[in-house]
Amino acid sequence: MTFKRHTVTSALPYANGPVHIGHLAGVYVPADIYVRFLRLQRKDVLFICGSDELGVPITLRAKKEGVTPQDVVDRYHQMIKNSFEQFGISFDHYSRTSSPVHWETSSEFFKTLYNKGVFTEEVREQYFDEANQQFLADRYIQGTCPHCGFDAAYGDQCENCGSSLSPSDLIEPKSMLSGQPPVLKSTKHWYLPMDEYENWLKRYILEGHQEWKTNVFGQCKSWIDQGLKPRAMTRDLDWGVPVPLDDAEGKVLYVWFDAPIGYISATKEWAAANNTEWEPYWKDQDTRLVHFIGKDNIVFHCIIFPVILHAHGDYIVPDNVPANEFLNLEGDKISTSRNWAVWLHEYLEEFPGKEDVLRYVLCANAPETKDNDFTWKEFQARNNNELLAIFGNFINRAVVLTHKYFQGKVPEAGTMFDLDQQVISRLEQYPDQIADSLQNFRFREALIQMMEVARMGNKFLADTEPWKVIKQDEVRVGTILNISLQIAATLAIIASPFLPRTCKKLQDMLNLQDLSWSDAGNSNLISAAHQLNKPELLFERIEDAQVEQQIAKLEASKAENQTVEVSTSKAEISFEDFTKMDIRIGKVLKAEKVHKSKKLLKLQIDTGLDQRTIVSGIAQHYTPEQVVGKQVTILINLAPRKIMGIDSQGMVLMAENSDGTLSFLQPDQEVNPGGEVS
Ligand code: B3M
Ligand code: ZN
Repeated sequence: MTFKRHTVTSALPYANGPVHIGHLAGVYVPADIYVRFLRLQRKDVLFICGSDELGVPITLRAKKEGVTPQDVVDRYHQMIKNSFEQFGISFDHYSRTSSPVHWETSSEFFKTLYNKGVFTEEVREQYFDEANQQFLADRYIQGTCPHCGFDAAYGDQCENCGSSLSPSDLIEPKSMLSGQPPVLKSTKHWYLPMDEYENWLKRYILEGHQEWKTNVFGQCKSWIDQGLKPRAMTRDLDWGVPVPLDDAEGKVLYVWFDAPIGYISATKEWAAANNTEWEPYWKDQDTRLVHFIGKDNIVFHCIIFPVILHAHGDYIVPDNVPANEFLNLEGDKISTSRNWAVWLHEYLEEFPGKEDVLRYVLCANAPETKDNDFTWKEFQARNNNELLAIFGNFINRAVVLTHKYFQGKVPEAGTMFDLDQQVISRLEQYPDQIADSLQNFRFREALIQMMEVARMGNKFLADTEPWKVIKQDEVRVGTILNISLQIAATLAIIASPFLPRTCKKLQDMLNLQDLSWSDAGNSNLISAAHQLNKPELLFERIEDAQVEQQIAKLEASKAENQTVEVSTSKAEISFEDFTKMDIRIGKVLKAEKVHKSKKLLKLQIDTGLDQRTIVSGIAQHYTPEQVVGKQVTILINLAPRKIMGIDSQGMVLMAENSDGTLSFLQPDQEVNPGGEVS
C-alpha cells in the first residue's frame, strides 16, 4: 500500500532524568534516520515526540530529590529537549504531557471510551502502603521477577528481561516508599477489557502484521497466546490527569493510558502552530503510523494503545512498531541509578562537533535484533578507521585534487575505461538497495551499504592514482575526478540520514543544494565546469587519551556506586513479630541451575523436619557443586511460592556485600539440620 503521509513517533522519554546512549540507540537515532530518509524522498512526514511527565517514575524522582514533580519535569524536559536539538534529532514538534492540550485530549479520549461503555468498573484489592497511607502504583512496588529472578523488578515491568508484569506477579513485593511489604486494600478502577479484543488483536497483528520485526511480533504473540486480562486504566495517585468522572476523587489516568495519547496531543499542538489540520495524521487510512520504541514498551504500543485507538473508532492503528532491544555499556547494563551511562548532554559538551560520530557508532552497533554493547574503544576505532580513513579521506582527496588540478571546477569526463563503467554501474544500484534496507528498518545494513559507496570511491582513487597520472594525462585525471565527484555527490544524499551535519558540510563543499533521494546514483549529478567550494575536513582523529578519559570516568562512577549503600533500616517490629519467623539451620542435599534463569538455583534442603525444595537467587555467586553439603540458614515458614514454575518452600538467608556479592549465613560449628535460630 502506498501511504499519502507518515506519522512517526518516538517514545516519550520520562522527564525524570537525562537521555543516555541506550535511549538514542534504541529509539531516537533509528527514528531520526527513518524520517530523514522519508523527507529526502519528499514524503509528507510528521515526526513527533515529547516529555513523558506524568506517572510514578516522576513522583519517585521527586520524592528522592525532595522537590515537587513539577520541579522535576520542568528541569528535565528542558534538558532533554535541548540535548535532542543539539544532537540533531529532527522532531517536527517536541511537546510535554503536563501541557493543557494533553490533559484535555487524554481526558476527552477517556470520556469517549467511558461513554461508549468500553470500560468495566471493578472494585479490586490493590497494594497499599500502610506506613504512607497510600495505594501503590505499579512502579512503586518492587520485587523478584517470576520469569528471570531479577530482584528489583517493578510492578509493571522487569527491566532485566523486559517482561511486562502486574504487581501480583512479583515475588516478595515491597513498597518503594516504606520498604515494607504492602497490604491489599479495596479500590475502584476502570478496566480496559483486553480479553474482549483478543480476536481483533489476532487479526490485526498475528494475521495482519507478520512483517513486524521478529522480536516485536514474538512478544506480541506470546502476550496474546498467554491470554489477555482486563487492565486498570486509572490509578490512585495525585500526579496525573484526573479521571474525568464524578466518583473518581483522587484518581488519575494510568500513565500508559495517557502517554501514547501524548503523540496525538503533540500533533494537535504542531498543527495549531503550523495553521494546518491534525486529524489526517491520526484518522486517515492512507496515513502510515510508525512508533519507534524500546523493547520494554512493546506491549503498550502494540497491544494496549492499538486497543484503545480501535475501541475509540475514529483513529488509525500503528502500521509498524520497529522496537529495538537494549544497548549495554562496556559489558554492563546501562543504569541511571548507578550512573553507569554515557549521558547525551555530557557527550555534547565533551565531544563538540562530533554528534555525527556518535550517531554513526550507535547505528553501526544498534541492538536491532538482540542486546548489544557500546565500548569507547570501538567508538574510537569506527571514527578513526571508517569515518576519517575512508569517508573523510575519500571526499578530501576528490575535492582537494579538483582544486589542485582544475581550480575547483568539475572536469569533463573523457573516455570511460572498464573500471570506470563498473564503478558507475555499482553507484547506480546502491540507492535502491539502501532504500530497501531503510524502508524495512534495517538501519545497520543500510549504513554498511552506504559505507560501501565510500569504500568504492576511496579504492577507485587508490587504484587510478590521479596524482601520478597527472604528469602525463590530464584528460584521464579529469575523468577520474569527475567520477569521484559523482560518487561524492551521491554520498551527500545517501549518508545524510545517518550523518546529517557531515552531509550539510559536504553539500556546501560541492556547492549543491536541494538534493533528493531520486538524485542519488546519478553519474551526471554534478556537471562539468561546476564550481566547488573550498575543501573542509569532515572528521578528525579521536586520540587514545580522549577515550581513556571516558573509561576512567565510568570506572570512577562504578567505584562511587560501590560505596556501602547501607540500606536504611526498615520500620521497627515487635518481638512478637520476630517470633513468627521460624529460622533453622539446614543442609543442602542437591543443587541445580534453573532452566532459562541466570540467577536461580533449585536446592533440595534437609531442614531437620523434612526435605524440601527452595529456589534461591545465588546462581551468579555459587555453582551447584559449591553449595551441596553446605550448612545454610533458612526461613522455613515463609508462604510457598512458585518461581519459574517451581514450588519454592522457604528462603535461604544470604548476606549481601556492598559490591553486591552474596554469602551464606553459617554457624561457626556443625549444627544438625533443624537447629533453631533465635
Ligand atoms: N515514557 C519511556 C519508558 O518506558 C516511556 C515511553 C512512553 S511513550 C508513550 O522508558
Ligand atoms: Zn525479569
